[in-house]
Amino acid sequence: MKKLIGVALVGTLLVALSGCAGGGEPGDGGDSGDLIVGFSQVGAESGWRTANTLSIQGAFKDAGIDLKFSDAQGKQENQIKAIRSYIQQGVDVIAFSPVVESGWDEVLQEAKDAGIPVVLTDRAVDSKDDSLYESFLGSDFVEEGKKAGDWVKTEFADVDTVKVAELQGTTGSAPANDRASGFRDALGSELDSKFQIVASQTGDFTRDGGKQVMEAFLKSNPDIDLVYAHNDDMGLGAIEAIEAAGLKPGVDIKIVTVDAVKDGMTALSEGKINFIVECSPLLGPQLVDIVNKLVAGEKVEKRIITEETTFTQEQATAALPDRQY
Ligand code: GYE
Repeated sequence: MKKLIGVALVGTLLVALSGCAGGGEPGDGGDSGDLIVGFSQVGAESGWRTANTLSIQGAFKDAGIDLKFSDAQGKQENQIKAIRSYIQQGVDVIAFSPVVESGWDEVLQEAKDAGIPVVLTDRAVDSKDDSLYESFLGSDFVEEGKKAGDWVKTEFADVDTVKVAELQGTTGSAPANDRASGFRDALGSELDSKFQIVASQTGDFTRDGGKQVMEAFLKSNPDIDLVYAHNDDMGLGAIEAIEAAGLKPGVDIKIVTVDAVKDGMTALSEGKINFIVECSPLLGPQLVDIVNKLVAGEKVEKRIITEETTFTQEQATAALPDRQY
């Protein structure tokens, strides 16, 4: 086994030295066994992320493709280091989920210069030059924010004013930016008048972050009607803070979240969360597909949007037994 890996590495190095690194010649991707893909993951901040990592690792294993996986622990500099190391190793394809949107042009240019195709998974970059990557596979986060906002409008249709607290995702990340703007778009002309966002802060997509920020919100704004959490984990943290304050989550304070991981769906079916917008982490099989097409020299779509739904309490209860993540 070790010997085989050694041979593969030497092979890759030779390819790299001969100036053909990255994808090799079109048509040499028939044997997936020779492929090496480098993947840089954001971290392990949420249930969504764990499911995403398992999906990617599982799909590459099933496809017999060697996956080099690194966890950036939420730091962009670690992702840049990992990408540079994949370039040096001359992997066939680089894929990564960018922790934040900006600051990628230089390293993406380095990959392009080395002839290594890059695939963005899950999160976008704000690079003006979209030739710096081949494809972006993931959800439409603006749409997710809109779905949350649409639900809020219906749920509070008969109420005069609604005080909203927002738990934002990681500052500067695509899902935090887009879920915030999509939500506000949906509230439209009623934003600031009927729907007042009285508190908004990042909880960094973690349960602990959601709990701590919600504790502070409750102290400064005791009359919050609704929590909009950019992911389930922060919503689950908020539930703990609300219960600790002697209030009933889902009743005294309504909660809408994004993701629909098992723990979130359980809280929804128990009535502690009121509505969840789904965001699928199961990107592995589609990523394998893109990689295979790239190395075979086939065209890939520049943008591949994941299909998603929404869940009410009843729908969550019905979906839970078969939920994969
Ligand atoms: O919603 C959140 C995770 O980028 C879509 O990141 C992903 C988000 C997901 O930490 O739970």
